[in-house]
Amino acid sequence: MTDFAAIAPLLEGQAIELPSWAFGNSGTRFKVFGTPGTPRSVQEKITDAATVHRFTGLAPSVALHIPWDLTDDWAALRAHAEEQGVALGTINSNTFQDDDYKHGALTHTDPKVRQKAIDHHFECIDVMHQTGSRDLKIWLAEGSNYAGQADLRGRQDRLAESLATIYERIGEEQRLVLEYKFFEPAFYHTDVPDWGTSYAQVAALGERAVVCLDTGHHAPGTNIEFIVMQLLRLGKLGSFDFNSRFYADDDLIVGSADPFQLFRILFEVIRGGGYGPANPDGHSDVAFMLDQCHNVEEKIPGQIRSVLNVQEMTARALLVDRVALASAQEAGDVLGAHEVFMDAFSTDVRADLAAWREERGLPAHPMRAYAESGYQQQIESSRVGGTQLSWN
Ligand code: AOS
Ligand code: ZN
Ligand code: ZN
Repeated sequence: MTDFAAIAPLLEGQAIELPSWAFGNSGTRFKVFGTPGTPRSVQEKITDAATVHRFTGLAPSVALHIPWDLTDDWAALRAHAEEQGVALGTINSNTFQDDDYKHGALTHTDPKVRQKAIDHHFECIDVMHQTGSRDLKIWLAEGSNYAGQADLRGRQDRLAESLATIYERIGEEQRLVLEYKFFEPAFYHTDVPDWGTSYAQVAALGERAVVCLDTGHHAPGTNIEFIVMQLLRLGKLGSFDFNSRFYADDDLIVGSADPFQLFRILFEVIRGGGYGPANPDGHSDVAFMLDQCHNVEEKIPGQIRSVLNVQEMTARALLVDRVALASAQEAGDVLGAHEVFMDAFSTDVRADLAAWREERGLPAHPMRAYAESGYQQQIESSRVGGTQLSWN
């Protein structure tokens, strides 16, 4: 098997973008719990995100959500982020919290509503020019609840038209990233329910339109790594929203429910050239992001745990002896190939990763170092007054 020393340099430069909303309060439709120390402003969310980066070296950027993270001074917010050692990242649009969108936004039958939703995306693109963001990520809550309620074909056609109008506005260095999700909030049909629909829509737009794969957005039992392989093969995997799920779109800590699935996904990312640090030029267009909420656990440790989980499974996936694997596969050695794969998955890399971090001036054990740092106590005692932000 490949040894850790051989793959250690490939861990250099790994970047996982954090979602600003992970630092706000969140919950289910039953209850949103408040947590001491929760940010009361976008600035405080960014300060917390930068703390995750300081302890792990893995999270150099923060994704923002419009309008949740709106500010009237983007230059100041950008400067604040840079001062803290992070960059502003992906801009997420929002067409799911406005009464006008009850029956659709980009797919709505009323051209005025469609235009309003398109204008919102234009506003997001304007923001991206000020924040220096590359990606506009679009997740649509559009669909219907009852058979016959909507003209499925008409909605798909209007979606294509709206997306084309938005795409025309995307800058040369920017990308439109279309996320899919199999259900929720609509239950009978969703307008972008699967990778095939997202692929069909972005393929019609052009090169700078790509797919976002949220790991929680598939039916149970779906072979997600196959989708990863296919999108990479087609050159259309733009980004990941990483999280874990037991049942639906649970948004739990990535790698917690099924670390083996995360390993399998990361193996296909590496195999397909989607992992930048493993490429000859150190570059890949696949963005790693988290899309998570921490409802009952502490938020900053929740994010630290998450990026460490991604790093740990990346290391294990890099350990797969691909030469031995290919020869076992070609020889039709079913169990031999499986063993090569499982050997890497079963390797405990925690001590090696701790040493790797120390060599780079990072805490060997980021979770422990955070707990001992006093940061949590400091935000709990200083962030009094004001209104804690909720994920929405
Ligand atoms: C919704 O289910 C999607 O996962 C979105 O990516 C995301 O959670 C939402 O847009 C928050 O920004
Ligand atoms: Zn998502
Ligand atoms: Zn989701």
